[in-house]
Amino acid sequence: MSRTGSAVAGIGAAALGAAAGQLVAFGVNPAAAPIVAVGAAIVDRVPTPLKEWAVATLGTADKAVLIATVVVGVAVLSAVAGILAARRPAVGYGLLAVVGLIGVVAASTRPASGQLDWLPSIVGTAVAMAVLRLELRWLADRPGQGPDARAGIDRRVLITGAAGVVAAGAAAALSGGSAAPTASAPVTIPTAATPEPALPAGLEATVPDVSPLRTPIEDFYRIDTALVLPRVSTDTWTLQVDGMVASPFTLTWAELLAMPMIERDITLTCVSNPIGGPYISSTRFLGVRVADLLRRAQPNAEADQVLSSSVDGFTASTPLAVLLDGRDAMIAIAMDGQPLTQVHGFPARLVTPGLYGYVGATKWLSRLKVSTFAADEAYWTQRGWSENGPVKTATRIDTPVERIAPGKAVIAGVAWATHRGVGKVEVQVDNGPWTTTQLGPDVGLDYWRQWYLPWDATAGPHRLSARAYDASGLPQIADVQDVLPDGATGYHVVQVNVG
Ligand SMILES: Nc1nc2c(c(=O)[nH]1)N[C@H]1C(S)=C(S)[C@@H](COP(=O)(O)O)O[C@H]1N2
Ligand SMILES: [Mo]
Repeated sequence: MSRTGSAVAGIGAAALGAAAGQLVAFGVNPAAAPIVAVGAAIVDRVPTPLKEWAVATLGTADKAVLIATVVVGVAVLSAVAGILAARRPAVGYGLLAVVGLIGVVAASTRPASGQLDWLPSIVGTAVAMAVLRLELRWLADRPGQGPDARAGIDRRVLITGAAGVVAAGAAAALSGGSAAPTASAPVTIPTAATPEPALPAGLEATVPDVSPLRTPIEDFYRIDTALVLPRVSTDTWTLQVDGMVASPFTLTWAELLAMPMIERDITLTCVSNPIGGPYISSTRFLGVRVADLLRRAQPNAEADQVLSSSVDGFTASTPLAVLLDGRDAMIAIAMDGQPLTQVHGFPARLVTPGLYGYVGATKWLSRLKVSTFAADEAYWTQRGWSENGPVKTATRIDTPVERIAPGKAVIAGVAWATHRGVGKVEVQVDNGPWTTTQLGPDVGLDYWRQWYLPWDATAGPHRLSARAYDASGLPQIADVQDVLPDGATGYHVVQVNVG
């Protein structure tokens, strides 16, 4: 029996096992599929600096890279298990069982693990072990003749391996496709009690390449820990409002829709957004004021935070005072006139203007627990991020980037000082004077502001820097600081080659 043969046998067995686990997971919980569960457990456990590095270098591809890494890891371990099993069965099968056990532990220790989340990995492990046993028999049976035998790879083992890979791929594809939001009837969006005026025309009409005033939903940045998107039906969705309150209650979808709706133009950004980075977007949200819900529940005087939870176990801690200070934090059900998309938290999410997403924007929202910072730590606070996360004043140069022709050009971008409002944006070319830019339309304190500055670009390399001020005249922080623990600071600087 060749090593190659038994290695292929190990990989094929594991692939069929993973496929079987994935199929069982359809019935149990899509997030409990073995590979996904291991990936998710890694997301929960990797040290924050490593995660930061992954977000910075891989961006939104980090999820695909993580899953690919898990797949390669499982393939290598199961190949080794196949080789060992051919000689010392106890060790080989033992290793395969350990790989399966990792899936079991990963699936059952996630923050929102269900009662049966261990099942897919157990079934997958059993299938993998049975398949490996069969394959090793085939290999042992070979009398050692013919071209296959010389190569040491039994055709049945090769076919099993190929079938395993195809089955695992198909099961994974199915799980991706099955993740659409569900409801017995199409979700229709109510209108706001006092509709906002139409958004003014943005600078994008006249300044090419500046970020549009409103981000198209398909371009809206996405950040979350979910490897499998939570699938929530409005038929069964509820929002529990409880904790340190006089009158806890639970709302159904119909009850939420019956409440007065507000619409607000809000810029959402991530604490992990590096200076000049892409994790910021702006749109019009529609929903119910959190303050209305809190007033109904009547928080105790000692409470100082609201711990919001998602159906997948993510938590965020929002200062109670912020939710009650009149800034219109809301339980959003629509963005840009459409029901929330699944990636942005269908059917309902929290949005808190002025705070980074990790402290005020829980997606797939299921619970608001009135609590204290001392009693409950949120997901990212447990991982070294700041307890509170007000958005820092900052600006991004959208254009030009890298290379332009000499002559008349426009430097343009967006600035934000969420919930304080943008007062002014200045640009500096090389070591020249700081020049005040023209601001685009004002859409309120909680929304970003476009800006531009005409520039006569001369041939050669140039350094463009930009800095924003909030409406009270405070400039953004100049010192360069990375995103951990409470958001990056420093001016956005771009190098442009004119010529
Ligand atoms: N359930 C859940 N909600 C979440 C997160 C998450 O990981 N899980 N991430 C938060 C973070 S860090 C940010 S920046 C925003 C991003 O929202 P978006 O993906 O709609 O842009 O969602 C927040 N809400
Ligand atoms: Mo974030």
